[in-house]
Amino acid sequence: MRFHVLTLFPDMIINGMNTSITGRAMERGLIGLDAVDIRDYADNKHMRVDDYPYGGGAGMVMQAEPVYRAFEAVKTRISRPVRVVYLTPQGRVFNQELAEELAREEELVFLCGHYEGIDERVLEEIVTDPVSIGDYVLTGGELPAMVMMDAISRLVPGVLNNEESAVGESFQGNLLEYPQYSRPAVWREKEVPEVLLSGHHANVERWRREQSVLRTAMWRPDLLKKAALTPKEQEMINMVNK
Ligand code: 6GU
Repeated sequence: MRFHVLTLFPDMIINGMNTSITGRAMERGLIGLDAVDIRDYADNKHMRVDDYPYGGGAGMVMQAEPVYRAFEAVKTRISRPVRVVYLTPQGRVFNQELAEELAREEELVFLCGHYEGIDERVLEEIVTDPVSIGDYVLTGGELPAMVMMDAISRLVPGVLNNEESAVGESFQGNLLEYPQYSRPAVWREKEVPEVLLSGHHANVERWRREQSVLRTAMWRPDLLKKAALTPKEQEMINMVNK
């Protein structure tokens, strides 16, 4: 997977991605990162890339031409048509399903806006996927781009090792993950659930599944509507909800 990020803050992207699991994946060549400074494509000697909004109003707007030129430069490094994700609160809300879909691409372009946004005309020309990471407003698209690249990277084969493996976790099957415990068996008088110490694998699996269903019912009832529950599990939820 190779990520191309169009941004006014390339250092923020590089520093963020060089850390931890994504950093290790880049060292190992499983993930590539091409952070492109939009300011390098300014069309004036002052290197300005923003201007006042037509029609008035607060803030500045990123101009179309530098963004377009930066994208044209990126395109010369990509052989095929590529999906261009524009990070914006107006986009479709990012979720695990979209992460899985995007993880199947070989290359992705992320366009990060700042200020009050980017001139609509260049967005119409280059953006294929406007995406938001949730219903709140951030100062720019860099953190959302990193959130998306993190979620996508860990789905790329080889990025996670066995211990970190991406199977059976939250949002697999639209259920939250079951609770985890490690040593000691008693911590400040709080005991680890007995079934986990029993060594009875089938009972452990049963208990974990039940915990997943209960937690999802408690904290994310919206997800539960999309989860495939057995009739027994559905009955358990009905009991809890009474
Ligand atoms: Cl993608 N961008 C900005 N600026 N704010 C956001 C967002 C994106 N997603 C949620 N809030």
